[in-house]
Amino acid sequence: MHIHRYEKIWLTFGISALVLFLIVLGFTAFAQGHTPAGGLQTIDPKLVDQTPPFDNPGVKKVDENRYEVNLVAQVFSFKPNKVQVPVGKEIVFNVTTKDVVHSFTIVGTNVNMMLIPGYINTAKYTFDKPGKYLVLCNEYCGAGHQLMQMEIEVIEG
Ligand SMILES: [Cu+2]
Repeated sequence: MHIHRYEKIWLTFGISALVLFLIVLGFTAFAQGHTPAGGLQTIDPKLVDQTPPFDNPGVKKVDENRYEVNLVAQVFSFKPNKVQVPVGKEIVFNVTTKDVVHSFTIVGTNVNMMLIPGYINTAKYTFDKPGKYLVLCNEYCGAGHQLMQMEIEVIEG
């Protein structure tokens, strides 16, 4: 079978681009551990208040270098709406929503998760400066959406 020279060039280009894309995807997924934020753990949205750890949301110390922050989003607030975490420690945020789609976005960081009823989303973040960080909902969730916010206060450990 005869394949025209230009056809071969384009085939080579197309296949190389695909292979390069898969290498980049594989590298970020397996070597850098990049996965979509959460979506692996599920929860019954009607039973959030009875299901641990969301029956008692807030900050929990896991060990010397690790803290867990469990949060519930609902129209139009986060529970709790203020938390204190230490600087320089790994903070694991576990967030779920009781009603509609919300988001958990820590302004000025790369933490930005869409919260979907029925799913628990997880993000890890280490604050390297003390201060107050604003958390916003950036998914339009209803009439009070613009009021939906909370504060993370990062203090010297
Ligand atoms: Cu919202």
